[in-house]
Amino acid sequence: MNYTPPTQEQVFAMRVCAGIEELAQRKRFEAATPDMVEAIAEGIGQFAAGEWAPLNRPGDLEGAKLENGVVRLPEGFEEAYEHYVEQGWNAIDGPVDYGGQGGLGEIAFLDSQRAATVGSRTIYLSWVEAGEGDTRGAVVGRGTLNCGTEDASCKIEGLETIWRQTPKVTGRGHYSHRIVFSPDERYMFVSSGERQKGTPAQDTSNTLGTIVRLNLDGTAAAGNPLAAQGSPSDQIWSWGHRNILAMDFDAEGRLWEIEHGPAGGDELNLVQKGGNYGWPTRSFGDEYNGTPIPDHTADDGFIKPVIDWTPVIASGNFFIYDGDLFAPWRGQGIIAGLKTQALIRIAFDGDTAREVGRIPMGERIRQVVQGPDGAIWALEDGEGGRLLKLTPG
Ligand SMILES: [Ca+2]
Ligand SMILES: [Ca+2]
Repeated sequence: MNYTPPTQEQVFAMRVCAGIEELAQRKRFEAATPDMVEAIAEGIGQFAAGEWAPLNRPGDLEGAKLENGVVRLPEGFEEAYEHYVEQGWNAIDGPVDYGGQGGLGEIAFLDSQRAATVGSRTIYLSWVEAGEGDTRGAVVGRGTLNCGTEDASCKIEGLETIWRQTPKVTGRGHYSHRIVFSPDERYMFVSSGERQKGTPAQDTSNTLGTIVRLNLDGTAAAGNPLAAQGSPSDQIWSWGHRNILAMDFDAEGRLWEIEHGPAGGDELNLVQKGGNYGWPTRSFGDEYNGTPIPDHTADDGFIKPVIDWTPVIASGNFFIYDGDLFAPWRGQGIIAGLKTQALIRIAFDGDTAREVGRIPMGERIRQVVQGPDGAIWALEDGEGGRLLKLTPG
C-alpha cells in the first residue's frame, strides 16, 4: 500500500490557498519575502520555492505567522474550516468517516467562478460517509461558499449531498473521490475507486472502479454509455479502474487520469467513453503478495495505459499546466509524487505521452495545483508538511 490520506486540514488549506488564492492574498499573504527552501532550490535551477506555511492544522499556520513573520493566515480561513467541518456536512449527513485512505477527498470550484474578488461561489466537496454495518462510501456535496467583502470571512451554506458511490462496502481503501469539470462546465467527472475490492471494477451494475459523468447537480448525465442499464450504471463513463487520485482535462478537451497500480503498474490513461481499462483482470503490476496479474497485451480487449510505471510513482494528484510563469511547461502534466518524493513532468503528443522530468523534492508530495498567477503550489505530505509556492528560479 502506497497511499495515506492527507489530513482534512491539509486538503482544505490547499484548495483555499490555490483554488481561491485571492482570498489568501487579501488576508494572509501580506507577507514578507518568503524564505527560500534552499535544500530544494539549490542545484535544481528550475524554480525557487517559497515556504508559506507548515500545515498540521489551521492553528499551526497562525503560530507560524507569529514565529517568523513570514506566514500569515487569513482570519476567515479558520472560520471557514470550522464551519465546513462542524456545521457544513454534519448538518446534512453526519460526520465524515475519516481514516484509512479516505476522509475529505476534494474541494473543487468551476474555473468560470474564479474572480479577482472573493464574494460568493459554488463549492463542490467529496468526502466519505458511513453506511449500515461497518460500510462506507464516497459522496459529493455542493454548497455555496460565501465570503465577506471586508474581512474575507467565509461560510459554506446550503451544503447538500448530491452523489453517492454505490454500493457502500467494508474497508477504508481506494475511494478515489476526485472531482473535475468538463471544459464547457456542463459535466462533473468523479473518480470512484474500487474500494480495494478488485472485481467490482469489471461489474458495471455498481459504480466502484469507475469514472462517473454527472450533471452539476449530481444526477446521471444524458448520453452516458450504459444509460440503458438504468441506475447507477447510467452514471458510468468508463470502468475497469483501480484507484484514481489524479484527473485533468487538457487544452483539447481530452480527459487524462493516473491510477495507482498494485505492486507496480501505475497507469496514465486517456479516458474514453465506454472504455474498460482492465483492472483487476490485467495490470503491468502484480499483487502485493507477489501473485502475478497478467500484463496488458495488445489483444486483451482492454484500453492500454499510455504510460505505465514500475516501480510505481504513487501520484497524489496531477494537473496540466497552462500558465505563463513556467512557459516551457505549458501543456505538460505536473504530478505530485508520494513514494517518489518528486514532481514528475509528462509531455503529451496527441493521444500519447511520456515522462520528461522528475524533480526531487526531498519529501512525499501530496498535491500540486496551479495558482491564478501561474505559480505552482505544492503540498508536502503528512504532519508538518509544508505548503510551497514555486516560481521560476
Ligand atoms: Ca489498466
Ligand atoms: Ca502483471
